[in-house]
Amino acid sequence: MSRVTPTGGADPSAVGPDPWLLRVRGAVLLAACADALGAPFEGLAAVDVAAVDHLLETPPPLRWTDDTALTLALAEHLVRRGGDVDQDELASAFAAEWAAGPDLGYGAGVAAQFARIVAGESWVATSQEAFGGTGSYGNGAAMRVAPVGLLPGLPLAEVARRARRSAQITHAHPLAQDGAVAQAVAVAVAARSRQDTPIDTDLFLAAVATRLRTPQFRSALSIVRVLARRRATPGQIAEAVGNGVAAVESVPAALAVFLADPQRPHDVVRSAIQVGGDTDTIAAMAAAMCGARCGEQGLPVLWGLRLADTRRLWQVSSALAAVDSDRSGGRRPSTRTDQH
Ligand code: AR6
Ligand code: MG
Repeated sequence: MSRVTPTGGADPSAVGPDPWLLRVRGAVLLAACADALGAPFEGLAAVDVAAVDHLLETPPPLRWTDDTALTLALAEHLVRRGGDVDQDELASAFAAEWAAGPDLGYGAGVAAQFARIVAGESWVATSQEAFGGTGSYGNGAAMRVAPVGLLPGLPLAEVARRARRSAQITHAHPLAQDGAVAQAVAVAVAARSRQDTPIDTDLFLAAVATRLRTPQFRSALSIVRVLARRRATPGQIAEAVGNGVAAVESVPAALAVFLADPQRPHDVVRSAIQVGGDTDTIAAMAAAMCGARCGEQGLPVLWGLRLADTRRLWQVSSALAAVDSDRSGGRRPSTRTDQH
């Protein structure tokens, strides 16, 4: 809010950035940094901590991968549609994003789906037919979903509904869809959390769990609750919930890393990479939660300077923070709402 000067005019120097915009930028930029920082370690069972620290502190540019590319595609879609998810249009947007840069590290199954969509097939068929008809249980729907949780003032039930609709396009398996719902709701709750108050882990996880459909995902969250309370190490987290590309492993792993130390973006990213396995995606998801809580102010300065291809990230953050969610079933923006 602008201050009024003694002469009655608005003091432009007193106009601060919109607090919700800072949360959106924090989530989008930190997740892109984490995606890039985690990528060199993807697939390693054991991550060398010294190598992680070296990469975190040295100057080379941070080049993001498919996680961020599809996050941008989804964010731009939400902006175009006033916060809504139009599944046909979003399927085309995802496939076009893949076609523009197919070498960014996409999962094999989802890449095959995008190729079929580009060739004119319906996402309804390609999604359901993946992996012999079981549908993908990968974390690809969760890794791109943060923008749904960053729509201003959207009720959490609506965040969950739109997250699931965005997932269905490529991930027909219920565990992948629960992964996307969990990630989007976690980002939304983190973005609404008061920065001067510690996160209540039980309330936070209850807000997520209540929107899930599978008992398997809910029981993974009950393990996260124990891990977060114990402030578990990355190794303990990998041991307890897994670190693989399956959404039911990597999303709980990201939640456990974030909840163990939600105030420190640098340490959250460092720990997430140390979990091993799907490092770029676990780091990007934990970073989206942490950036949504800590805001742009929490972004390590060196990482911000190293981050490559930032133009779309900045543009879409501003546009996303300005979406009028009222028009698509939301309410007015606020950063000071309850945690659930
Ligand atoms: N049966 C067997 N394996 C499966 C199944 C299934 N039903 N579903 C998934 N997989 P995909 P994503 C395995 O291709 O979810 C990038 O590296 C299978 O090995 O649907 O978008 C990102 O950084 C398959 O190749 O793509 C993320 O780490 C893999 O899970 C990740 O890929 C990924 O599923 C996102 O992958
Ligand atoms: Mg990955």
